[in-house]
Amino acid sequence: MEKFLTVVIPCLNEEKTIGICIEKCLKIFKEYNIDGEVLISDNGSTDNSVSIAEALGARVVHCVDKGYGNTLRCGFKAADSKFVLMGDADNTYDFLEIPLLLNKMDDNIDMVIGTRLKGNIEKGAMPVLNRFLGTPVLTFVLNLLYGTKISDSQCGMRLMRKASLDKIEFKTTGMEFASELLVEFVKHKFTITETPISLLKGIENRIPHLNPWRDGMRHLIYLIKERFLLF
Ligand SMILES: Nc1nc2c(ncn2[C@@H]2O[C@H](COP(=O)(O)OP(=O)(O)OP(=O)(O)O)[C@@H](O)[C@H]2O)c(=O)[nH]1
Ligand SMILES: [Mg+2]
Repeated sequence: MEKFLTVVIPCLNEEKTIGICIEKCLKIFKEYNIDGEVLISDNGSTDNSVSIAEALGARVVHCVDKGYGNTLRCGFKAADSKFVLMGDADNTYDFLEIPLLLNKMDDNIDMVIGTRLKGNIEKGAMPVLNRFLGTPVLTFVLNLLYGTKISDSQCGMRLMRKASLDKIEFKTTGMEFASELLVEFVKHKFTITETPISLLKGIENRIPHLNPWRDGMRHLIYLIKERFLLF
């Protein structure tokens, strides 16, 4: 029988934090009596991420194609549940807040996306450039071009109906997948709502995978190109 919830966590060398993320999910499954599974979509980690995940009882799928988008797409495909929740492996999204997203989900909703900008951002958790330029600009452009009304398009913690995901044919492979996912929901006339969530600081001295200018531009180019292909 299909499960209720699969938490899909994309992972590339996150041995310091992957364990905390999985433990938080399991705690919530237990506390709220959720028939859930943690699914790690690993993108070729060379550290101990995979063994840590397996030791904690998470299911691991290995995604050979590089990139954040490819990794999530592998995870979505492997999920077998009514709902899929995505969130990063760097302990910046707080999986203890899964119930906040579940509470907002109902029969009329296809995606609940978190909003860090209306929630609580731990000091130092989001670089100033992302917070006051990158995220607001990309969110503004998405809302303008696609008629959405969300406040944090770059938020990577999202709860979605698996049946909706299955109807989408994704094309992007990198960080711009975060935008494509929203655009595809709009194109399919799926409903999106949001809920405030926290952003944690994660760990000190982590080398970010994100390259703000390059990835920001990839989002922007995707959003504009796709809009003019569409209508
Ligand atoms: N950036 C990136 N992340 C990947 C990739 N494959 C898997 N991931 C995972 O995707 C998640 C998001 O990556 P992050 O580097 O945290 O990206 P971000 O949150 O946008 O930016 P920072 O936290 O500021 O680096 C993490 O859990 C990564 O381990 C990849 O090829 N690139
Ligand atoms: Mg991160």
